[in-house]
Amino acid sequence: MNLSVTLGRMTLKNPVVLASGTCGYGREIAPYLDLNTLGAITVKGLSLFPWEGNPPPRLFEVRAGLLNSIGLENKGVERFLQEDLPFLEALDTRVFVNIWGKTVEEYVAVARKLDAIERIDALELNVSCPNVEKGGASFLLDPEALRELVGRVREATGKFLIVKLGPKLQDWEVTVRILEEEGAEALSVTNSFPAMVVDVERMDFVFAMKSAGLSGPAIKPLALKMVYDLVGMTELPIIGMGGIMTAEDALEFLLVGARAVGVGTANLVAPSSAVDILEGIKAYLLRKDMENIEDLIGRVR
Ligand code: RRO
Repeated sequence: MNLSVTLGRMTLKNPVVLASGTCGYGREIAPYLDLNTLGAITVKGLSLFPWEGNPPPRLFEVRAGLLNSIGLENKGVERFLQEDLPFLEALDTRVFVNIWGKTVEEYVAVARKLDAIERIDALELNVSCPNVEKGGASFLLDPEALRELVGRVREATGKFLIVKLGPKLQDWEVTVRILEEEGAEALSVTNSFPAMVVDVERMDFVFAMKSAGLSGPAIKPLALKMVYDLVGMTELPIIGMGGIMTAEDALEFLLVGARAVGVGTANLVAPSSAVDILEGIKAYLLRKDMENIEDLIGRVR
């Protein structure tokens, strides 16, 4: 059975990717699954300097999903390189590193530092964090700011460049053309959805920032529609994600044309979910008498 997929010049041994923010820097999730069985792991978003993130509570479960307000917490690129890179060096899977900055210059500086590290296969630009005022989804609301950001990061690195989009996209056609023109090589679709919870006893918002990012099964059909629409708009390969909990969920995204799938919230429910999802995809291919995963990508259009 051939499970390998290509995303432009990037080849993955299979289409199952761990989504950023749900698997730490790799070492945290490693005891619970064999990372080498997966297509790629995406490290939590790194910034130039360590960042504390938001006050608690940071997570809140709802009936069909999870809200988070982590607020971009991370140890910063230098500590990541010292403490976590050695572990990642020994892995036999693709390593994607999500990055963010408060300014274009900060994104560029992080990209430069990571560009020098051979082990890192791709950078994923986070332009869709729902939980900060600046440097997050604001790039999606301002096409010219997005153009400058992607163009400047493109100049700073020869790494495979992924851009992670979120639901706050304004004009999708305009955004996609900008990303193509500025040298993005793949899209991750989608980040979490801006959402809210009120604590009726306290008569206040659950989260300090009021709004938080909704992920999990609640957003799967929304994310699927975003992926379907974007596949129809661009030749850029798409890593589909949003509420993928089972192999069937993952297959839906592949069938509408995603070339890989991100497993995120499921990792927080059962950290070995991605392996189960991969096994389920294999079982489906066997049952359908298909030898090549390519034969199902984009079959439902
Ligand atoms: O850290 C977060 O609160 C966060 C980020 Br950067 C993101 O991109 N998506 C999300 O749901 N949470």
